[in-house]
Amino acid sequence: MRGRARHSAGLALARTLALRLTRVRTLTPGQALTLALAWGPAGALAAGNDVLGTVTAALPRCDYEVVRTLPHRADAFTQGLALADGLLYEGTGRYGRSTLSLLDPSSGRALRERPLARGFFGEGVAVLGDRVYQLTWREGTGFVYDRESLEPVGSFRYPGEGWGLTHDGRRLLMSDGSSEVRFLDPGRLEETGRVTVRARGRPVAALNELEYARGEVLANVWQSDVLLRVDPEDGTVLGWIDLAPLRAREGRLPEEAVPNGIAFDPVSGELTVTGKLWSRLYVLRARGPGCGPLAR
Ligand SMILES: [Ca+2]
Repeated sequence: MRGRARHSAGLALARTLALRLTRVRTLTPGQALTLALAWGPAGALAAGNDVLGTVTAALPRCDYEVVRTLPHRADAFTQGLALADGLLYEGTGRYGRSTLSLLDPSSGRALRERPLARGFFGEGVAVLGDRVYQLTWREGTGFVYDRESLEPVGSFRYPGEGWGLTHDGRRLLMSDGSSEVRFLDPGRLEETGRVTVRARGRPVAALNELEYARGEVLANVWQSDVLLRVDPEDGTVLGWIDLAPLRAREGRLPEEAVPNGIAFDPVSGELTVTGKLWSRLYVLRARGPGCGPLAR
């Protein structure tokens, strides 16, 4: 009896959350309810999927210190962040308001900004060679820009949704909201393989913004404050970073304002992170044995 009561209370909570999710991300009610049942409110773990509990309980946590903060446009619905030669590239989402921007890393100010056409919801960005690549959420279309001018130079198609994007120097790596990371050839822009991200053998769903750093892939998990450290060769989750203290520093935020921007500077070893609608970018230095090569 008690079990059943708890179950229906959980279901009611999930339904409430599902209604909110349909507003936030224009999911169908069915999709939203599935996600809500899986993740629960604001990263809390709900019935049916406690894999993040396994991550945080069983795998090493990577600690960090905040080296400095930069202002971040509090109306930027951040979907992707990348750093190349000391410049930050940010992709933002929402229909009619999506952009690709080049930011001055000392001030956080936009040096250049390019809006996307109204029917495109901007997602992850990666900078490779002299090109910037940007995914879109449900439009099946990626855009290619000149890295300096941000002028569009091409586009490509892919099946399914587009969420996070990064590169390892020779391949683009993309997420699609599932537990899979796809590899794309940056020239032909076609898929060359994929890997399922698993913690202790169990898939971790809702992988979002990605960042390649010293042989590992960092991945935000949507609707949580967990940043995973992943081995991109076999998808094994190696450890995690807790971004909850940074979200707490942002004060009161709307529900959708989850962490969603990660950029690694291979020269300084610093990690710049932010979230949707956050007022700051946080520049971090990883510390301790739980960080693997990130703390080198
Ligand atoms: Ca990134």
